[in-house]
Amino acid sequence: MAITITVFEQSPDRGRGLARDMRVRWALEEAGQPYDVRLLSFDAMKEPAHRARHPFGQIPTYEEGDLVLFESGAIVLHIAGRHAGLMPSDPDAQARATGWMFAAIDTVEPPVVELSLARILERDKPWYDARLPMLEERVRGRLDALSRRLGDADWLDGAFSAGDLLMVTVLRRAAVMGMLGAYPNLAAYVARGEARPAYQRAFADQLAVFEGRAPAAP
Ligand code: GTB
Repeated sequence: MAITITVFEQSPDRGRGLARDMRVRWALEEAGQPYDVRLLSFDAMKEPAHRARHPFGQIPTYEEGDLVLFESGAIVLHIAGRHAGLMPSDPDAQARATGWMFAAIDTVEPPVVELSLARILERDKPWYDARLPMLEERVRGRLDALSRRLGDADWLDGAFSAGDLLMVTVLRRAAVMGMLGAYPNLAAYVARGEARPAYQRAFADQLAVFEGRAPAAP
């Protein structure tokens, strides 16, 4: 069954692979599944045709036959459940990998996104200088704990899993804000993720979209 995902026509990250379609692309590459992309402008995302796929008018979405999904975590979980390469076979290890997926999205990502948005949208606000250290401290709190848990392991729980995939995409957003400098093991963890051939293919494909070199689905 053909797979189509939606992505930014012109990503505000200028091809740095920071938008959430990157995790879906990477998961599909790890799973060896070909896919098409539908490019959307910010206006098109809010049109009824796209809101039928995504109630909040965002990217990414995932279509496969009659199945339409939104929420990047749910999409990666779906891919990991259907194809080899993203989940361990042992049921307990699977449950732990799913736990790391939620940790990435629900525990680590929120403070990272909050800091990122404040840096972009609140610079001219009177509260910015007072709020920034608090937001940075919240991110550091999560990174401290994650760094301690990862230690000198390659991945969070044995072999690479969808939990690592999501965590690396979240940490990349912290990295571009200069937040990983004090955590060499997290920086090395991100580099290990980025070195994976599947990641490289996903990154090249999203960059090709930004540079106007990629074919798109209608
Ligand atoms: N919880 C949802 C998910 O995980 O799928 C969140 C989806 C989401 O935030 N989508 C964003 C979007 O569609 C794109 S990824 N925004 C448009 C809108 O809401 O109108 C967030 C994002 C955007 C840009 C950068 N960047 O430029 O660095 C990074 C991340």
